[in-house]
Amino acid sequence: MASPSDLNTSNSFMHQFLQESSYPEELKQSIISLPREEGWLYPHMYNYKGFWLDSEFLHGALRCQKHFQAQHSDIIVCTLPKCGTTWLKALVFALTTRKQFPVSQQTHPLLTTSPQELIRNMEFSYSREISPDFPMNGNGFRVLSTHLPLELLPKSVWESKCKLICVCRNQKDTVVSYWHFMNKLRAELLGLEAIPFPETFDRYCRGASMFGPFWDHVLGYWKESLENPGKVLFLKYEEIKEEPEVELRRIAGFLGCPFSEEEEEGGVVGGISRLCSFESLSNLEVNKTGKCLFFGRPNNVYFRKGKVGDWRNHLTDEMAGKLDQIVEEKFKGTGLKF
Ligand code: PAP
Repeated sequence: MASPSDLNTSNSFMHQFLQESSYPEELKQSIISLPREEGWLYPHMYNYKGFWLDSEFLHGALRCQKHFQAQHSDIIVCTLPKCGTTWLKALVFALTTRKQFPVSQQTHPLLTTSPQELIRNMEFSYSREISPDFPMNGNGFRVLSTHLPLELLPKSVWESKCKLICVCRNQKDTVVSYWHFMNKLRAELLGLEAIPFPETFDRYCRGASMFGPFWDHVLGYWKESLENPGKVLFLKYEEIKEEPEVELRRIAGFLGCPFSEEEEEGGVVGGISRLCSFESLSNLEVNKTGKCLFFGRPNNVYFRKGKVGDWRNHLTDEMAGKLDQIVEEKFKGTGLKF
């Protein structure tokens, strides 16, 4: 995403945003006065309507809210960063294109292209272009992705029959994954030193992480999935790990493309699960050494360990207890647990 010169011009993104004549003056002014925190890749993150975004994503989010036109057949993968975005993108891509690209095919697109490239992030696309092109896949519909919380989704998402699939992950593994990812990007793209884990952890506990607070982001989609189960499917990373084929059938059913008997017998479900597994994707040359042109980052930043429970290598008992307590309190009475 950012090069050293981008970092220096982070303010120019904001400048560009402030120059957008289509935004009302009060909005431009209110951005300037938004609460802010130090960022990981950009000097600042801004608190916009309760959620933290850096200037680039904020710019894209506002454009996306204003210009994105959802279509009835759209599928949108909605995630908080580091909760399983890459995996869910791969699964949804393989699932929805399985007639066009049988998973057993040696030329399957996932073997040569990163899932991040195949399914594009909406707000990042809008940060780069005022009207980005989101191509249809071979079946005549679009699969998109977003890190935006439910509250910041464009209005047209609610006016259309498009479907939202969300994946969430235990807060302790998420913060660890987030810390590794941000520091890797800081080092590789910007040559900046690592932010120590305790500092990242403190900010996470205060809710000040990209697209956070964790709990508000997750609860938005969780509650909507209960109230509107035909619109929002809520998945957990740990449950996909546990029973990938069960969760794949859930996704297929939700999207209205359940596996036929013939597909079940032909092992298609297992084929998709294996193709999209961490072991399979992370060992592909494209994901080891390739670059994601869309984000301008090495593909390998999206593959680290892919494990449940790696937090034990980073969090003290005290830290784990603190974060669990915060999240439990926020989730109280909602039925959501990790
Ligand atoms: P994003 O939200 O920035 O796009 P995302 O894909 O959610 O990133 O996060 C990457 C995490 O998912 C990494 O977790 P870790 O740091 O704990 O290892 C990455 O390893 C994991 N991941 C990527 N692909 C898969 C996969 N196919 N199966 C399971 N986990 C995966």
